[in-house]
Amino acid sequence: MKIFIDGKYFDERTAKVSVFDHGLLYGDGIFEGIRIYNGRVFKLREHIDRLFYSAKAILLEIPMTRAALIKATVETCRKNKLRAGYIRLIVTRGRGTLGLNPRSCKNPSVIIIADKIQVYPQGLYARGMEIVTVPTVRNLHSAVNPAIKSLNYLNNILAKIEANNAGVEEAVMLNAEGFVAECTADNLFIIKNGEVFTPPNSAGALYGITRQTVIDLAHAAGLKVSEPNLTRYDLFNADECFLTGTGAEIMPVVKIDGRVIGNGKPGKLTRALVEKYHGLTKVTGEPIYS
Ligand code: PXG
Repeated sequence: MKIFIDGKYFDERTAKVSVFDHGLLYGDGIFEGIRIYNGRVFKLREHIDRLFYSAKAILLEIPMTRAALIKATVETCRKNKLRAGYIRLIVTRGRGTLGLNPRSCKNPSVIIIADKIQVYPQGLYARGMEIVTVPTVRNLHSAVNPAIKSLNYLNNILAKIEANNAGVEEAVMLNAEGFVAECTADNLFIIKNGEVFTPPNSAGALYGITRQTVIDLAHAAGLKVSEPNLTRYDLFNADECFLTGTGAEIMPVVKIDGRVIGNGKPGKLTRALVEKYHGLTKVTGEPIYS
């Protein structure tokens, strides 16, 4: 495997960063997770844009232009001969001293890893997932804004551990007011009476790229989509529920906190959206080999 670090390609065994990198010492950095389908990088520009928005929010200067990052990302896929897979694009604050002041870090590092993806078992997509709400509250937007895709994922990891402890794969995270925010690496949607609902970003949801894609697909299918604050009650009484994310794609949810959602099977509109999403992934994206 060839890994891009600051303009050079390294083999897996020699691809290393400093123990003084503030990405490691403090989680000071940002990242993107991007999918490759059918020889194309899906929604690459949207991911690069979000990376720059995250960078702006934490006053991190990405030492490459958008165009150069796009080129390097596609080239990393090509060097690894991938037609399907997963890209992890990381920008760390760089090497500094043991103090947390980012001023000691002179050169941010850019890392691009392109690999095969591990997805949830296919059976789970057919059956639907069970999820639970967990005690760990989503970060406040006035503290660490969940819109920043930072290298510090402890908030989400704590929630994931709580879901694991409860014997399920995913956690619903509420915000400090008790409204639904999102899951640990996915946005959450419900469908009620033919209308689509997803929490607003102000409730603590990432501006998910799959979330936006699904909103666009739902609009194109003539469905009404809105972004109100949602409570657990709204989830329990939904007709359908699903999660969206680059990794998970669209995952139907059939049980939340022991309450069966709809008829306990992936919903009809959810299945229709899954179909449309897969259609899109096959034919759109930045070509790797042309
Ligand atoms: N919320 C959070 C907290 C996320 O981390 C999403 C929502 C969905 O966003 P996108 O833009 O992907 O639709 C994410 C995305 C991983 C991994 O390796 C995590 C994500 C994406 C891809 C891989 O755990 N998180």
